Amino acid sequence: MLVVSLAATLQVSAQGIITNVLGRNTFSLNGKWNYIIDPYETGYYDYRYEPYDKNPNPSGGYFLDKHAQNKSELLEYDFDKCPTLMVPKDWNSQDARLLYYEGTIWYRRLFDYKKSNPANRVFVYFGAANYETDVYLNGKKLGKHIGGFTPFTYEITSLLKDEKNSLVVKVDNKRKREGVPTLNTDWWNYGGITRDVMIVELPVTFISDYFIQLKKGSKNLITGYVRLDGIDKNQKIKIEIPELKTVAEFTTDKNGVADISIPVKKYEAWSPASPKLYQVNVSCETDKVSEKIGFRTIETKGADILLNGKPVFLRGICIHEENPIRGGRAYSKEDAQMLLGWAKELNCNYVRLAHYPHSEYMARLADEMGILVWEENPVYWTILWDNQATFENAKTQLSDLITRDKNRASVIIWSMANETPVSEARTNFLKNLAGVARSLDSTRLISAAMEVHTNPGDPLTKIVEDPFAPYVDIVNFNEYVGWYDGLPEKCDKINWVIKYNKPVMISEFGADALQGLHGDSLSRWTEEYQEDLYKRTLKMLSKIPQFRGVSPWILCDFRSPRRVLPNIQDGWNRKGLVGENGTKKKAFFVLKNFYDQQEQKYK
Ligand code: GCB
Repeated sequence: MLVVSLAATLQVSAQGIITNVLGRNTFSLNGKWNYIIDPYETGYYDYRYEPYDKNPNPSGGYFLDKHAQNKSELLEYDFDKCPTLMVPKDWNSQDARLLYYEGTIWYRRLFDYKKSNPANRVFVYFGAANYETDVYLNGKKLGKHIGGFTPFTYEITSLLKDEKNSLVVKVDNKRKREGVPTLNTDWWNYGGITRDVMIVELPVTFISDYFIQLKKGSKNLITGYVRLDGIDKNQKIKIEIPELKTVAEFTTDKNGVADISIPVKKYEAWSPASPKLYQVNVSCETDKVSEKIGFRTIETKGADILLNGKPVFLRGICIHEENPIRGGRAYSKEDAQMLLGWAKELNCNYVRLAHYPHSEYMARLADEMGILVWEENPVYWTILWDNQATFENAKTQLSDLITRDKNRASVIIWSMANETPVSEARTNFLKNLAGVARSLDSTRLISAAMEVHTNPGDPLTKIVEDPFAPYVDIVNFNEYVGWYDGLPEKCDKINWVIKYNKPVMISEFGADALQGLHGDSLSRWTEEYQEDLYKRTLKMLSKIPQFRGVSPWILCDFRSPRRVLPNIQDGWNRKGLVGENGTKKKAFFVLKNFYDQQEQKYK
C-alpha cells in the first residue's frame, strides 16, 4: 500500500471567487490529464469506509500520488501508467466505456511553474467540475467543492514548487437526493472537469472583486465596490474609463473594501442594437486589472420591460450547455460562438441559459454580440426544500454565479428555479434565494420558470398563479399545450388568466421533432408537427396582454436519459430547433419570422 502522511493543519486556504480571472496573468493547465476510474472510491475510503483525508492517517490516500509521497512496494494505482482524458471536457463523451458513467474519476496533472515574481501569490482556478471535487496538490488536500457549474479557486503559494507539481483531482458526479440539482433532471449528468483549469499569479495584495454597474434607477451614476485580498488592506483605489475621460479615486476600509460612486454624463448605453463596451481600468497601489464593461439600465414598469428606459420585447431561445455536433458539454469560446451564432440567426435579442450556470464565455460573448441573458440556478423540479444544507448549497451556487457575472451588461435576469412544485417550504426557499440575489445585486431583475394550472371546471382555461410570483420582477412560466397537453389545435381555444400587473414571459414551450423526419402536421415527431405547434403557440401567446417575451424550448437537441424511444429519441430530447447534426428544422424559420415581426413592432 502507498504510504502517505497528511499534515493535520494544511498551509493552504480556500479562496472565494476571483473576479475576472480571464483578465489576469494565467497559465493554462488544460490538456491531457492521466485518469483512474474508481467506482468504489477506493482511493478515498479505507476498507472500513472511513475517508483517508478525514482523520489524517499515515496509511491513507491511495491516489495521493507517488510523485508527492513516499514510495511503497505495492503501487496499485499508478497515474504514470494510466490513459489520459482531455481537460476541459466531460468524461462521458471521451471514452465509450464512460458514456453513462456516474461516479468517481481521479485526474492527475504534473506541471512546472516558475513565478514571475517570487513575492507573488499563486492560485489554482477551476472553471467548473461536476459535481463534487476534492483537490490535492503535492499530496496536500486543498479542499472540496460542491456544485457542478460554478468556479472555485485555492491558494497554493506555500505548496508550489518550480518543478513537478502534482495536481490530483477527484471528481464525483453521482447524483444525490439532497443535491442541487437533485436525482431527477431532463438532461444528462455529464461528469468531469468540464471547464478551464488555470494557475493564476497575483500580487501579495490584489484586487479580488469589483462591482461596476449603473446604479439601480440611475442613468448617470455608476456605483458598486472594489475589494482587496491580502495584507495591505488600506489602499488608494483608482477607476479609469479612458474613453469617457473619467478617473475616480477611493480608499479601502480596514476590510479592504471601497464603495464606489462615479458620475458619468455622456456615454453610449449598451443595448442589443449597439453593444458598446468601455475599457475599465481598476488599480490599487499593489495591483491593476482591466476589463470591458457595458452600461445599461434594466427595469420593469407595469407590464413593460424597459431597457435604457425603452420598452423591449425579449426575442429569446433556451439553450443547454451542449455542443450537439461534437457531442457533450460545451465549454469553449468557440462553442459559445456556435450556440449564440444560431441564436443571432433566429434574430434573438435574448437567451435563457438553462438550467444551471453556463461557462463564463457565454455571458462575455453575449456582451460583445449584444444578446440579453437569463442566468439560472440549478434549483430544478423536486429538490429537498426542507433541508438546510440543500438551501445553503443553492445559495452558494447562486452567489458564486452572481459574483462571477455581475459586471456583464448582457445579463439582465437571475432565475431562481425551474418548474418547482408549489408548497410552503418551496416558496420560502425561493423567497430566501431571491433575497440573497437582491442583496448581492440590486440592479438586475429576478424571475423563475413557474408552472401553469388548468381550471378544473374548464380545461380550456389556463391560470398562472403562484405564491412566488409576488417576489419576482417578471412572471415567467413554462407551458406545453399541444405537446404534453392535447394537440396543437388546442392552442387556438385556450383562455389565459394571468392577473399580475407585471411583464409576462413564456420561459418554455415546444414539441419534439426528429430532424429530417417529415409527415403531416398531426404526425408526432415530425418537423411539420413542431412547425405547426410553433405557429399556433405564438399566435396564442400574443393574445396575453402582458406578453413581453418568450424563450421556446430549445435551440438544439440535447442528451437526456429519460428519452428512450428507439429510432426517434435514442437518448436525446428532440425539442431542438437545430438537430443533432447542426441542421435547422422547419420551426426554426417560423420563430425567426415571428421575431422579425416583433422587432419591427418594438422599433
Ligand atoms: C420542461 C423542463 C425542461 C424539459 C422540458 C421537456 O418543462 O423545464 O427541462 O427538458 O420540459 O422537454 O419536457
